[in-house]
Amino acid sequence: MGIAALTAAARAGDRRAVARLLTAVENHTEDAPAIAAAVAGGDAIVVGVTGSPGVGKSTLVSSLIGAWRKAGLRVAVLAIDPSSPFSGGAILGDRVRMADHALDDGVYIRSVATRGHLGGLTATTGGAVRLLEGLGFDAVIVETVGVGQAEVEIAGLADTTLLLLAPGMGDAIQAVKAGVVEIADVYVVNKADRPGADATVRDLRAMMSLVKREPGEWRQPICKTVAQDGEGIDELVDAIAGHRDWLSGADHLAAKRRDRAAAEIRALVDAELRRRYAVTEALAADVAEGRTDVAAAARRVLDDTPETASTPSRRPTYT
Ligand SMILES: Nc1nc2c(ncn2[C@@H]2O[C@H](COP(=O)(O)OP(=O)(O)OP(=O)(O)O)[C@@H](O)[C@H]2O)c(=O)[nH]1
Ligand SMILES: [Mg+2]
Repeated sequence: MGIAALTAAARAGDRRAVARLLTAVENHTEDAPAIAAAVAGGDAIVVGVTGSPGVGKSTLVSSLIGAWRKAGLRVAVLAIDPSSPFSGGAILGDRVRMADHALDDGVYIRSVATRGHLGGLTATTGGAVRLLEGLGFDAVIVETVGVGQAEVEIAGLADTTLLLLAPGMGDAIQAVKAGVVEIADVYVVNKADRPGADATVRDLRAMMSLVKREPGEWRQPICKTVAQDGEGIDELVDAIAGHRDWLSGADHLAAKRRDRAAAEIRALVDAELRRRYAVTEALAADVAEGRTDVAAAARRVLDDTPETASTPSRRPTYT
């Protein structure tokens, strides 16, 4: 099937066509530029959902899907699997949690393994998000478990980033320490049916009161939710829409998307440079054992004639 036929099928709701296009885009195949051009110009709400393992992300995503489906929106979800030992159960859990929507033609859910992909999460997921937008999805949700770098990267990919916290886990404090709070556009205190939810909201408010804001800057709302029975979801939907309006009104949306594209390009360039300018084990040993210094070694790497993109490096590499 050609690209035009595939995109037409995907727009008409054919999941296998969507999957094939996504695979091509994620792998940066030679069809990828033509696919990107064929679907250019989508306009979806792109929402990142992050937070500690088990805080309720997938359950909340499922509720969000429900709310947006009721409003007639087509919804796509990319569940990022960083393939790290910390998130072993994430994908299976996602399948169970979002099973309600498995048979709905207006919903597309995909797990994305980012390990081993050129350019990592940023370069893999950015194109996938644009593809889904271009195929006519009105909302694209990217769920990523808040471990390590992924949650910072996700904020770069989404228009609106939700940070989920749960009461009684010292989560708010942890998030402050990790600097994660700064990436969020909307805070969600999930599991509000558990004791301590109000204390977590208070912690967040106290923390926010310390941050100086310029007039016109976005003030992160704090939503309380019970994800599995849908409590607080309408307010969350409103908060997301509010942030979207703020972005569009102040013309931040286009800038944000350009920044995102720049980050994607940079990720791929970095990956390509690392591949071309391979650091050999022998050179690393020279530095480690004091036979030369780092700057001289770096110059030696850069002065080596770069190999062409199509010839894979055969030298042993040490990264
Ligand atoms: N009491 C309570 N339990 C919840 C709530 N939301 C989710 N849970 C439960 O918390 C557990 C974890 O939920 P998930 O949605 O899988 O959490 P997650 O953040 O996606 O987890 P990972 O993807 O593994 O990081 C499940 O047993 C849910 O049923 C809530 O609002 N209240
Ligand atoms: Mg999950």
